[in-house]
Formats: sequence, structure tokens, C-alpha cells
Amino acid sequence: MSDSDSILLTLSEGVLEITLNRPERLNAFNDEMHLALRAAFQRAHDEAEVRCVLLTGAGRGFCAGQDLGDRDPRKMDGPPDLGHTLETFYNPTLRLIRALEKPVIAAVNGVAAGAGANIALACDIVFAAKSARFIQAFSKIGLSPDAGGSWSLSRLLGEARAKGLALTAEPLGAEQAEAWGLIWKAVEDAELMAVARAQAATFASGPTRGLGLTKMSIQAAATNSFDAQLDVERDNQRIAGRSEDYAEGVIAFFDKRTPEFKGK
Ligand code: T3D
Repeated sequence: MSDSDSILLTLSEGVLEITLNRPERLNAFNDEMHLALRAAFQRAHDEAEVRCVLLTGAGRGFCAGQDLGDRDPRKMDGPPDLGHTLETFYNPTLRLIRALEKPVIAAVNGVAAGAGANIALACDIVFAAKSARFIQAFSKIGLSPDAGGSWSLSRLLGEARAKGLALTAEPLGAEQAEAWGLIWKAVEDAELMAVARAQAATFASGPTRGLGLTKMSIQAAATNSFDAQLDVERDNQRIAGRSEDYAEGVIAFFDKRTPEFKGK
């Protein structure tokens, strides 16, 4: 368990499962939850025992973004500096998720709105319950996308769909999100956690170094030229080729058996 009730943490068989736990607010972010989530991803970074992260939400929602109760203008002295709150709370966590050289799975169990949607989209593999919706809620309250959403949406969907979702704030259902390539898979509601946990278990018993380098290569390709990307692939393959798991994978191939990866 974590020190904070606003997220629940379990570490089992290499999978760090993080559950956003403010269900009465659809797991909207207050400061405590921000800090707890960041600490959890920092732990995933620091501990070799963690080989995969699974992020989900408690109750009927995944995450409704920022808790607007903490942004009520009637209770504030003046307009907030949201650039400061992004830099203080959201951006460090988003950067940790992208930089973590281990797979991060989001299991989107229900509505994902505002920054809640975009934190899911920053994860490496997104499973969503078929009843889940992704909502770029920002324009409804006079804001523009954050938590990496403008980056993720335009890269994953192209400008037309990215602008359509962000400007209209229309909910996007999980099956449409899969059809558009925004997420990995939409699954039956009742099967979501079993499917996500099975994938997490597979990653956690996989070649962690190779998986992490795979993530880094794909991410680097978003901004690299073909030529520069060949250099990235060369450098990452050099590192992967020195891992114990690579040697085990090749030996297991010749032995005609399932490899036993140690994450080393
Ligand atoms: O501020 C900064 O630091 C900058 C960063 C901003 C990042 C952002 O995320 S901005 C966007 C903030 N989020 C939203 O604008 C979404 C607001 N919520 C909604 O639009 C709807 O709740 C949903 C579409 C997500 C779900 O609708 P529905 O009908 O399924 O549920 P509901 O009845 O609206 O919500 C259930 C409860 O959760 C309700 O409380 P109540 O009436 O039962 O006591 C509702 O007020 C509460 N809730 C939902 N979202 C939030 C929230 N409370 C506080 N903050 C929320 N974001």
C-alpha cells in the first residue's frame, strides 16, 4: 500500500499496479494524488523489482482530470497560474512515464477526461473497457489540452481528428478510439482487468531491457529522421545484445523451450 489513500499500490510478480483512488470524484487529481502518483512512477524507475506498471482507476471512472473543486474562482484571490500547476504537478509525472524504460499499461475502466485522458494516452499500451469514453474536456471550461494531449493526439490521430476532439470535447468511445489507433484495444468491461493484468504479467516476465529499449526506440522515432533513427536502433541494439536476457532468448530458441528472462 502507499502512504496516501488517494492511490492504491500493489507490487506482485514484477507488476506495480497503481489504482487512482478518489472514486467519489471520478479519481480527479488533487495535490495529494498528484504527489502520490509521481512517487509511484519514481519507485517504478528506481526499483529493479518493478518490471511493468499497470495504471487504473477505482470505481466507475478512470480519471476526470484536475479536481475543479481546487480551482473554484469564488474561493480564490485571483486567477491561478495554471502554467505553474502543470509544471509542478502534471509535467514531472508525464515525463517520468515517458522516460521509464519499462512498459506502462493503462487499463481505462471508465470515463477519462481532461488530463485524465491524456495521462492514459501517455502510457505505452492502453486497454479500455468498451463502455469507457475519452473526453478532451478542456474546451468546455475555457482551457486548452495539457498533460501531453496535444502531442499524443496529433501524433496518434493526425491534425484533423486531434483538433476535432480537442475543439468539440465530444466523447470518444473506446471502440472508436481503437479503430482510430488512439489506443491498443477496447475489451469487454468485465474482462478489462484480467486482460490488462495478463499483459502486465507477460511484460513482467519478459526481457525488461529489450522491452525498455523498444519503447525508447519507438518514442525517438517521433522526432528523428530515418538516418538518425538508424543510429538510435544501432545504439539500442548494442545495449540489448549485451543483456543476459538476449543470450537466454537465443539459447532457448536452440533448446526449443520457453526462455526464462530475468530482466537483466
Ligand atoms: O488546473 C490545473 O492545474 C491545470 C490542469 C488541468 C487539467 C484538466 O484536467 S482540466 C479538465 C478538468 N476536468 C473536467 O473538466 C471534467 C469535469 N467532469 C466532467 O465533465 C464529468 O464529470 C465527466 C464527463 C468526466 C463524467 O460525467 P458523469 O455524468 O459520468 O459524472 P458526474 O456526475 O459529472 O461526476 C460524478 C461526480 O464526480 C460528481 O460529484 P457529485 O455531484 O456526485 O458530488 C462530479 O462533480 C465529480 N467530478 C467529476 N469530475 C470532476 C469532479 N469533481 C471535481 N473535479 C472534476 N474534474
